Amino acid sequence: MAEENVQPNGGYSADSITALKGLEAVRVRPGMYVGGTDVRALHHLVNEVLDNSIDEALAGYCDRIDIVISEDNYLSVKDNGRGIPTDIHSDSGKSALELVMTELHAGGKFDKSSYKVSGGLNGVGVSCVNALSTHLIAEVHRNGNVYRQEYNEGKPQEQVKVIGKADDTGTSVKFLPDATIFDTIDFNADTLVGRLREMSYLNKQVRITFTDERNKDEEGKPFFQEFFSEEGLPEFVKYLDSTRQAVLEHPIHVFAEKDNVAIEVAMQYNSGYSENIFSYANNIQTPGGGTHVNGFKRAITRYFKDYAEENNMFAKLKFDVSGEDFREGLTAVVSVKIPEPQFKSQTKDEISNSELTSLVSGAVGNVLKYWLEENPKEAKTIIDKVILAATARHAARKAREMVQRKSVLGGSGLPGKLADCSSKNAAESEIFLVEGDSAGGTAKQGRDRFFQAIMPLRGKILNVEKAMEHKIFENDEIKNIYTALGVTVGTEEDEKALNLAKLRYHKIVIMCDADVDGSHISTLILTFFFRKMKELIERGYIYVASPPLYLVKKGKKAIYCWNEEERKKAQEELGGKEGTGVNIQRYKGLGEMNAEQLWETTMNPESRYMKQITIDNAAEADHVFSMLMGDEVPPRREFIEKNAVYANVDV
Ligand code: 0RA
Repeated sequence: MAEENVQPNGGYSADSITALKGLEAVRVRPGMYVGGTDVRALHHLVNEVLDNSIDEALAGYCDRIDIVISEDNYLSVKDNGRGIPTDIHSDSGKSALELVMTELHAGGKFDKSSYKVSGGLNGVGVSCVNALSTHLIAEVHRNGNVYRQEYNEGKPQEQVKVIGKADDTGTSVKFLPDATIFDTIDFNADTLVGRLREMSYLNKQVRITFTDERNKDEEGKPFFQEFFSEEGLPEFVKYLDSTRQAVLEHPIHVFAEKDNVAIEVAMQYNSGYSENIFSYANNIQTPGGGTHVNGFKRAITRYFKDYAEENNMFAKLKFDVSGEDFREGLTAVVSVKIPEPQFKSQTKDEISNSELTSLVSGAVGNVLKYWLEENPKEAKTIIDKVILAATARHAARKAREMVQRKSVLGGSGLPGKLADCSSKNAAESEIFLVEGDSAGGTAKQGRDRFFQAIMPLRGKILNVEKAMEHKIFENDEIKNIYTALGVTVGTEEDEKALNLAKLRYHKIVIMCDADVDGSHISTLILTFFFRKMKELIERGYIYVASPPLYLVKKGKKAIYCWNEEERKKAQEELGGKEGTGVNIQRYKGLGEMNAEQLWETTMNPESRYMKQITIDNAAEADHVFSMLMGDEVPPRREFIEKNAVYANVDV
């Protein structure tokens, strides 16, 4: 923290100056406290406030949380917990409420609940939210009173006041993020809905409601959704697998508390081939896994393997089994709540407390041991599936080796269809994966060949959501993508860390028509990246191009438009209705543009729009992909209808 001289100003004691200095530091360096100023950081504010109410629920005092976004972009979180204490703190002479809201890390002083969410991306304290808000109103129902205090940029505007009587208890925090700090202060309803759904599964029996007053239906009713999970993680797994075919009648459920650590796991096998393990530490996603996931995997391999060997079930297996064979078609959620979580320093997406491996493996093992004995039929189904997975893995390895050998032997090793760029510097190079040979041809003419490579894809690529591994590597389009990108193919543990040093382009752009077929093809390609090369998405290398939807023309003046609103504006600007001299061209496909237009609108870094694909919420993304690419039609249709306004699927 910078040691500036702060002039004592009217009414503030020395104590409050320290506090102000603390909060001022948050405003000066928001990145250090909430991870930046982008839309992700904006949503960290919500998590931060929500976490406090969830902590109150975990301590057993709260079973309802209401989140409301007002029309004027304020967000409020209200709970029915005990209420933040309001009594006067003897050292400072200030209300505990004021200290919690204005001092960094003051929250912990008043609260001894053992699973307090701290040390992750969240856990910076509600005072940080206060510091980064133009205006914040805290209201507490406690001791029969309603207490209230307001703040601007974290500074109290008055003493804590009693403003009325209350016959209930609880806390409400309502804030307006500071638009001069954040890139945007528009909360994203989908992001919040995903997070609230996840929170309700991770913290069962807490009713969480979400109201978005910015979004009203024809009758003027605001968007409303309620989340409640009676059983927790087994229901989470059912939700994740709702469009997959389950193998077990009920998910296997593990719940244990040991050494002050709460461990909960739910797992289910499905008829698919992908492994989907979602892990959490103190309700925070750990996409990189960590010691808790290692413990889980260890138990799965060990107990299923022992069981199969004891019952002589591997006799017909011609190959060795490996750990991953036990996880094909497995969907699992692993959640730990631990007093002092340690996260791997750099990314903070992986938990590293070493004691977790044996704690989780022990807890899962205890349950599996009995489950296997009590469910022999289901156990056999799983072991048969493991044998199939091991067999398929060997077939896949052969197919994979063929892809790799070809890329080493065949001349440059690059696919014939690829028009490569001349730069060899991946950081500045881009590859466009283009729908169809004809658009591919136009893109080749229009590109800047120094840094832009073009690879046309013929028709629909394989749906990897449904295909077995070796089929994936036999597919020509997929082989071409792998070889063009230059990365080592591999899904096995030791190869999994994609050889990113060999990646030939740091921008991989999916460019498809703005129609239904085009969205389908984009989704197929995204599914492929999500399932087989997730790291490319995580690193921000995957983009979707957005070609314009309209060209509005009058005489020599021409305006490209990407949505209806822009079209209307352009029409007004050029003076009038269609046919009155104004010509509106609706682009249905990339092929309707010539090379120059395609360059200008869609490929030129100076003027194009591209969507960078990010994974906001891994569990939610998995659910969407399995639903979009799975067998069941109704949920897919519903999703597409609901999201029809967006040309592309935003993951
Ligand atoms: C510390 C002590 C007590 C309540 C809380 C913290 C509390 C904090 C928040 C933040 C949002 N909602 C909250 N609800 C409760 C109460 C101690 C007591 O009553 O004995």
